[in-house]
Amino acid sequence: MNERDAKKSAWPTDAIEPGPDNGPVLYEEQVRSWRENGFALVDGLFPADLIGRARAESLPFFPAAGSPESEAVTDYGSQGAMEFPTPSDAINEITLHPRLLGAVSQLLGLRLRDLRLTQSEPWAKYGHENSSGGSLDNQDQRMHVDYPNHTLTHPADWDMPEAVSILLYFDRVEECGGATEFVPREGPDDPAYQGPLVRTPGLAGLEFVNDRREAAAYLRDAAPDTAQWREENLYARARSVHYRPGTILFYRQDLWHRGTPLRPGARRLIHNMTFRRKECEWISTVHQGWAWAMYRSSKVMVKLLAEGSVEQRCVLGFPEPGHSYWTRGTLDAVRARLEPWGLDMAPYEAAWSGGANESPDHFAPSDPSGLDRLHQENASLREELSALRARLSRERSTRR
Ligand SMILES: O=C(O)CCC(=O)C(=O)O
Ligand SMILES: [Fe+2]
Repeated sequence: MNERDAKKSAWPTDAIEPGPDNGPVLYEEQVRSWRENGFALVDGLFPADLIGRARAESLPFFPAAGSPESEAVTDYGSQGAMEFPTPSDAINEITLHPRLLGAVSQLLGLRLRDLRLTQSEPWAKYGHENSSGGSLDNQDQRMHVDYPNHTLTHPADWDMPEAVSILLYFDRVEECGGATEFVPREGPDDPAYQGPLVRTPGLAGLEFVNDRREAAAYLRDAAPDTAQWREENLYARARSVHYRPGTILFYRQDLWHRGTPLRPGARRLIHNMTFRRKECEWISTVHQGWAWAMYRSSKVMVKLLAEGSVEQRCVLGFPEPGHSYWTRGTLDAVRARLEPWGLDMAPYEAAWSGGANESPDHFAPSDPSGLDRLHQENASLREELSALRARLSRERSTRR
């Protein structure tokens, strides 16, 4: 490694050792780095044997390194084969692992029950001599932010993060190359992070281009200021992830980053995951949704629900104990559907109010006096509006 590369490398720090209780997983400094600089690079969060199992169970779903099939792989993803819930038990276990959920809840400052999974998919990247995918090739990516194809809007203000993005590595950078690069945010005045973050291909009237060189050439022509800004503020400041099996890059949908070329002939397996705050419905679930897998003959999804904890179910969107969804009727119905697979309804029963709070429309706000107040406010606004209209039409008619 030459001096420049050594300076550019970002090295992971260890997570807190697992203890007997469900204590914190990340150190305060790691949480601070994610919140302020946009990333936390962490080792040792998962047991090594889980990482090994996940790798071994995933690789059969991807072409071998150097194979003719691998030559044709020039974009992100597993073509649906490894979308959550996946055929790999270890990948599913990683996705809902209490230590991972614990880390995400620390980063967002939320209860576990307020997290929602929106993406979980391992995929393989291959080192090619040439970028045969043309402008859409993902080998040598343009610097980008991930939000455009995850959210319908734009990430909220920096200090109100909505989601945690995750890259989990299974290989060694020394063997594969292809270190992810990213631009740490250096405080609130960092020019790279003055919003809106739209100076990138695919946004605000610009065509989508993935390949770094093609993107730069296109921008030099279509938006020369943007091209120069990106060189100075993004590429010049990039750091690269020094990864090994089990390394995790926690990042944000508003962090500038990019994938870089692998060694020709190499294959790198990586697991992308995203969790959002439960309120942020504008952040889409990237896959077809877990309910679609409920009929699978493997019973993978039914088992994940039945055998999971209350928190893990919440992360998949299953209503938490005490939620207004739960009535005598739904408690009995969900019991009939899922108890045969082992789902324990006790926490949902225990939190049930006995019907005391149930209204004919149980999705109505639970504070009926608040609802009454809203109706009254609406009525008086309507009155005011019609009085204004009447006055306006009187004034108009006297002016005529
Ligand atoms: O391959 C990598 O290292 C990063 C990939 C990435 O950022 C993406 O596909 O959005
Ligand atoms: Fe990305």
